[in-house]
Amino acid sequence: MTPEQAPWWTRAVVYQVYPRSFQDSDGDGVGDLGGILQRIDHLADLGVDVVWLSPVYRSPQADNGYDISDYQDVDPAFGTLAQLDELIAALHDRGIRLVMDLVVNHTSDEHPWFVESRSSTDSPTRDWYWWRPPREGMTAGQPGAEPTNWHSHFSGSAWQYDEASGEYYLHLFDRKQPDLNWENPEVRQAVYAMMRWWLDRGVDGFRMDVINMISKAVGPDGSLPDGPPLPGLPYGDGTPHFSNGPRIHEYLQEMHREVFDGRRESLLLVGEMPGVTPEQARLYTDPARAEVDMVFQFEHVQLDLDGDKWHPRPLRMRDLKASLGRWQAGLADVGWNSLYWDNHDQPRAVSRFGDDSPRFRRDSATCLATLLHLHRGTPYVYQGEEIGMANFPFTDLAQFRDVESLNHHVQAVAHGADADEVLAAMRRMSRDNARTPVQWDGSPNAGFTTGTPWIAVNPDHAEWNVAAQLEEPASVLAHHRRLVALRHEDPVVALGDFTMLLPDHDEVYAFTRCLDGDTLLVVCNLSGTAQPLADLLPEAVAAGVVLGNLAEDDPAVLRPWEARVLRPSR
Ligand code: TEU
Repeated sequence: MTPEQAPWWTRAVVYQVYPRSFQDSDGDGVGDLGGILQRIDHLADLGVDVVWLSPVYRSPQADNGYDISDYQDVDPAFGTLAQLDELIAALHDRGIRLVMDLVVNHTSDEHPWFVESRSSTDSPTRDWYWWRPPREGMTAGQPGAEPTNWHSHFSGSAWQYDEASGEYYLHLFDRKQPDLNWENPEVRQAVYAMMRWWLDRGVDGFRMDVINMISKAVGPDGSLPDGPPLPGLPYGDGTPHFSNGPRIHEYLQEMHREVFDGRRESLLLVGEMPGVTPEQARLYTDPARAEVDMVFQFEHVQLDLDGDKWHPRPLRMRDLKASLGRWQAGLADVGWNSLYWDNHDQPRAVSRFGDDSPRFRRDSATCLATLLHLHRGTPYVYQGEEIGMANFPFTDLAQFRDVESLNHHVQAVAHGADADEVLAAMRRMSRDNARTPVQWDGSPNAGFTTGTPWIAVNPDHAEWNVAAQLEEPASVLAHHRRLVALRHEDPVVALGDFTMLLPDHDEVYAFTRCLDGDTLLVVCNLSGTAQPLADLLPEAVAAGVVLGNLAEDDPAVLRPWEARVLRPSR
């Protein structure tokens, strides 16, 4: 791909806004569109090209907006449609595109489509969802009578019994998030019409929530298969029957024809795809197949998990290199990577992969950022990451808000787990770590709200906040600004080939990026111990520093958490 042929998003950096926690403008303690409008200069100063806005649609907020009851309106908690139009215009004025979250694997159970579907077995939208009778020979409502043994992501069985009709509906996530039946062409057309409506309103693309789960492996008789049993749980793993399902590519290609034809070049289409492999991602992101531009894969955020997210274990850097290296190689000639450490579902990267102790927090945050932004792919920065926000010091169940975390606690304790151990895992892994309010300044609510925040502000905000970093050239914020600018200025960063160096080294993560004879060498010390760079990569010592996260010192030694982007002389 030459710089002339490359799509615009190869040079772009995306910033994710989780509106509930970004900025409150009306004092109700919940972030809103008015708040984003107030903080828009922060995004422009950072230099990002795209804002991905997590859901602001009408929603009962069972999963903070990922349960949508009206796709074509804004939830009053976040503001109005007119404010969203204002936001689109304000971003466009600054050359920033807006990508909306598209949550169409499921709706809210309060969406009129589902309310209608549930009203009777003869309802015109009955078949828009997955309704099934109890398992053959079982009494409806009894444990084990669910149509399949699938476990839901957020709450026990993936089937909810509906007494009125004697049938169950499928929900891969919470019971308030019934799955849409994409087999039904009316469902697909309704979704496409809604998407066209948003594009006509001026949005610049979609981040498609769990989009690789929309095709389920349904048999000709309408049956769905059981999954392999899950250890220690009375459920099975349904993923083989709904992850990258039989019609997924057909649906995405149809969506492309129906929605994106004629306007694809200006859009950004990214599919969130748990469980996707590099081989599958090549298919999803091959431009010739017209599906999506890039995917969010999950491999690198699962390397420190033992079985599931509630059983964290230490990450081996070698595993991280092997994984990211495989993704770089897998999409080198076809397709494209998205790059992220943080989002609204992951604990904070500086606490998880870095070192958030006072000594190394700034250095590890900037080191991780350098590493991420210098890979080949489109980097995604999650709100607060640009100032090194860290996990919250949770001590009590009452501090949590997230449906996944709270449901997990109930389930785990009901199945005999020790409540303190469950809480300890939640403290490390809960999504609420990512959802505490953005720390704008050192005032009591960090400048987020004049009211009572919906979730507590991290007590470290007195020291770690945007205001404190704004004019500080050595800050995490200033470093992010430099990384964004570097991608814009240097075509090697955007398009250079990637070659991993020192694959077996457990502390130093090093690689080159090459384009038309021009090379960048990236060396990052992912540890708290100095590393002998002169021995490991002698060519690095004499190379010119393009960008580093520490003031220049002995070029032969890589200090703890030091990161350097180098340009060896040709
Ligand atoms: O997340 C999809 C997903 O796979 C999550 O279950 C993820 O694995 C989990 O949050 C990790 O703890 C998407 C959204 O990003 C998430 O916020 C939603 O809750 C979910 O879909 C349902 O819409």
